Amino acid sequence: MKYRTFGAILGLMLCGCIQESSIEINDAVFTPLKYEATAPSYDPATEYRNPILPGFYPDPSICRAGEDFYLVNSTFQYFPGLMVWHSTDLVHWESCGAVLATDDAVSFTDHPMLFGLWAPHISYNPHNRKFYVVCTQVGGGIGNFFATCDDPREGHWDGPYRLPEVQGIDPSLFFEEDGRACIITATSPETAGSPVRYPGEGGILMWDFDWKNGVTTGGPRILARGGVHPEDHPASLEGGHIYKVDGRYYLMCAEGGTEAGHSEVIFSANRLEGPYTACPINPILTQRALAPGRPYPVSCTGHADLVCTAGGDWYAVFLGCRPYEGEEYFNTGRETFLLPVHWRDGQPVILEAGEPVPTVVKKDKGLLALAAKYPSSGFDGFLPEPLWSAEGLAPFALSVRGDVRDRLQFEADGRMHLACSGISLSDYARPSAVFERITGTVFTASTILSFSPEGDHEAGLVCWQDDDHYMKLTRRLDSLGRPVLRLEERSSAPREKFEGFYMTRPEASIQYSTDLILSAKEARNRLLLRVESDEEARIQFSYASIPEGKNPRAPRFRPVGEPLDGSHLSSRHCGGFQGAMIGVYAY
Ligand code: 6LW
Repeated sequence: MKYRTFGAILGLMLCGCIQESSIEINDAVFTPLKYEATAPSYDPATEYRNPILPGFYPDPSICRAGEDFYLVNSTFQYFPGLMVWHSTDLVHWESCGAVLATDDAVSFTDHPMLFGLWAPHISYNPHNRKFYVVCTQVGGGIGNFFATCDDPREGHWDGPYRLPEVQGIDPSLFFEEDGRACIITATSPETAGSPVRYPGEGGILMWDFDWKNGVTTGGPRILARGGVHPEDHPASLEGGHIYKVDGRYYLMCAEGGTEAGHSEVIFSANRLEGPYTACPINPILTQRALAPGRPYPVSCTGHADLVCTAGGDWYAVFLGCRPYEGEEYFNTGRETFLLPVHWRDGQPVILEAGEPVPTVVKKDKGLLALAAKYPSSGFDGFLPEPLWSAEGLAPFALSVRGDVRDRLQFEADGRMHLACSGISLSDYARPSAVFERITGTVFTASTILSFSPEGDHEAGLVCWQDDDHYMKLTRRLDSLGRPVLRLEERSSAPREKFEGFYMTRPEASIQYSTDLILSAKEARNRLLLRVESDEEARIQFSYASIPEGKNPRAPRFRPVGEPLDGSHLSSRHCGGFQGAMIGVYAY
């Protein structure tokens, strides 16, 4: 597909870091992508910031083994699948690989980005001392499955093992003290043979799980249906998790759908099989009735999981969004938040009714004790390390619908070669692109590109939400063969309402395109590409020409095109469950 020149091969052989056979003249070469988002200031000794994992980290699930906490999120059609985090103080998290970290482990489909790996659940089985992640691949693929591991910090997971009898989404496991176990999911009561009482009625269904043989042995049985006030016909009872506290069983679920009406509710029972009845205080978390225009709003909160520390303190992780307009306009997707849990009237409460989720939180006694015992630092999604280095991609790097590492090469100075693939960003395929999450409305990102395009090849910087919504600034040739920087936006009309789940691909097209013709000197130089987003999510791309061998401290940036409307990357506009990304791309 590409050409080789003696000069290119010689140059790279001299650098000595890349195999001669891998050099392609049409590779784009990028310096490590630097990214930074504006975040509230806080005192790390006494406070922490919410979200604890900013950007696209939805549907968090957490567990504890001894004094170690582990957390996992949905990754949809992104690779690697189901990244796992470790912490000792609940506030600082370090990545420890992913459950589905090779192309053999999971095959992605050519469906929209909102399909794929939804709402995993992580748990520890004290009977065989193994960790379990159970999850659903939605839209083709393997459906419900689980994977196991002896130590998530080693990053090796066995599986996935399919669970073909288990219907529905949002599976979670519960291990009883006596060795019994069950899997629960969210699906229609009809799956258990019971007609729905109103259209869209959801249910939490249970299957018995034989963990020794990795199979279900009984079920399904309905544990809960509708919601805590079924007479109101609530939507989307989902994300169910079971806890046993002082001999009583608690079934905690999300209710109302993952959009602005999202909430978390709780039921309890004397027996694992139920009957479960709604606890007196419900919902135990929601932001849906809060005043619009409040400062630092957090919206759409729900899909929580609880954990109890070795010291007996309870905390919840849950998803929430940080809108820049109304409740629904955010580009950062659904993020992972943490709050202490209070027990009142024999039930847990995550947040009292009417209280806003704080974005800077005073550490309570339990968190201060953990911090004192385990002084730690962790990943900072607002100011992450560069997206790659000489060692390869950072652990938080994502690619679309599978592994692209066979198209990457890294030099000792950290530069990354990205092979042009001829796969575009809108092909519902696996483009040559590497992304990280956009973690704030106000952000900046930059990289220096060396690239000599031929034909219709292009390479550059991309802000991406999905195959139909992205903005890119690429170095390429125009139709007359002149060297240009092209700014292009692909988008569709906004969705009529905020809908996480949709079935039809929107009508999308190039909504904005402008070429900036490069001078002969600029075309020979390296190009520093930058993108910035302001409080109103206006996205401005710019560039500076950097002569070989020079690294000016204050490069003179020149804007390319107009500021683009960043709301075109929002979940409200695009639909879907993901968050927007920033990254590099080569066609
Ligand atoms: C997930 C469901 C949800 O399966 O969104 O917010 C879905 N909650 O529980 C996709 O992440």
